[in-house]
Amino acid sequence: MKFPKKLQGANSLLAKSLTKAIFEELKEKKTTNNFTLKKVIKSGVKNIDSSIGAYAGDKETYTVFAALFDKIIAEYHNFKKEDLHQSNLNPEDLFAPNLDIEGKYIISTRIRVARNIKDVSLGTAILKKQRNEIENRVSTILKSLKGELAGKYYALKGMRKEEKESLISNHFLFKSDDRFLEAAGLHRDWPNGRGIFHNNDKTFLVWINEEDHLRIISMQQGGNIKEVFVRLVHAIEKIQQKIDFAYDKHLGYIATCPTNLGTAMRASVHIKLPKLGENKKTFKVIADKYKIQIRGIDGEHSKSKENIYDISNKQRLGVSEVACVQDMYYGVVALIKKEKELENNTKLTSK
Ligand code: ADP
Ligand code: DAR
Repeated sequence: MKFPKKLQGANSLLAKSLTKAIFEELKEKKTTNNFTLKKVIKSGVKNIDSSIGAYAGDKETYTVFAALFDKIIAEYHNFKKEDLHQSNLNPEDLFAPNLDIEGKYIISTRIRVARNIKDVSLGTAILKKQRNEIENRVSTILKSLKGELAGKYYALKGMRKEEKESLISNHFLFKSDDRFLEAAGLHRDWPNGRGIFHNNDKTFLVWINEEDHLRIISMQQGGNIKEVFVRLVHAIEKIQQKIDFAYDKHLGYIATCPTNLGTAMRASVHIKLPKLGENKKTFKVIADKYKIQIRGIDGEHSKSKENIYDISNKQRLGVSEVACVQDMYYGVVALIKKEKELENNTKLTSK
């Protein structure tokens, strides 16, 4: 394997972290599952515009290739090698009164966690048979859920094109065309073994075998962030009674992408911010101050539409689940405050 010259000049955390020395140290290493450095960096080399660029094949990847991943993790999560991850899924510890009762700004709220089954290869390295076993086992467990969590499983294989497109356009189902995931080997045997479980109201959903083995999701219209968090915690508690998830006292819940380690939680709102949309510099200053990420509204790498933005916590490791949601909440409070100030300025200048 030769040093990937394509990375020179790229801005990804992979490009910034993979020095020639680290490359020489790691180039012959592999995990018990034969996950090599070449597989770790494949997506980031093929997609030079990656923000991160590296994926794991199993929990062991984070140890075998620690020289690289420790740098990426420290940069993304501000989390050092000696730090320990702490979890807190107690909704009582969350301060999040509804901050947009009249619904002027927040359109919808979604909180998700990634989970991977203990001792099973991650999606980048999993065998077709293993992936199908996950689909069968997890969908069976989900179909046994009762009450608000009761629902149905819909395999991607055989799903009508119209139904799939409707679920995607309504923000319920994952897309099938993510070039970063494809290059990482996460689309192998697509669509076999992939699917979505959701309750009747589509407020509780589980993606099976997209980027991680499971994405457990709670979502609803409006800004009642606490209600969404309570539902997610309830669902996690029910599911983890039946499944052992891959976990590490330092890295927290193990994920395919290092950005999703720790809590593996992304708490987001879709929010209308037209004035901040016209003041991008101010928008970014507030986002950076509150450690929040701005995305488009049709999933990662998409664009904002009609001044609607996906606002979410950025840090997922070294903070608890309550802190992730609290980060997002305080960021949204600050954004709405600034949006109102800009609205008032416009009124004053137009008089
Ligand atoms: P994740 O990695 O959390 O799954 P993505 O950015 O890929 O995030 O989004 C996945 C899907 O969830 C997309 O269809 C996106 O539009 C939808 N989504 C994310 N946040 C919200 C939200 N607050 N309200 C409604 N849909 C959302
Ligand atoms: N776009 C890829 C992934 C970054 C983090 N998002 C995930 N894991 N879905 C990149 O490396 O930029």
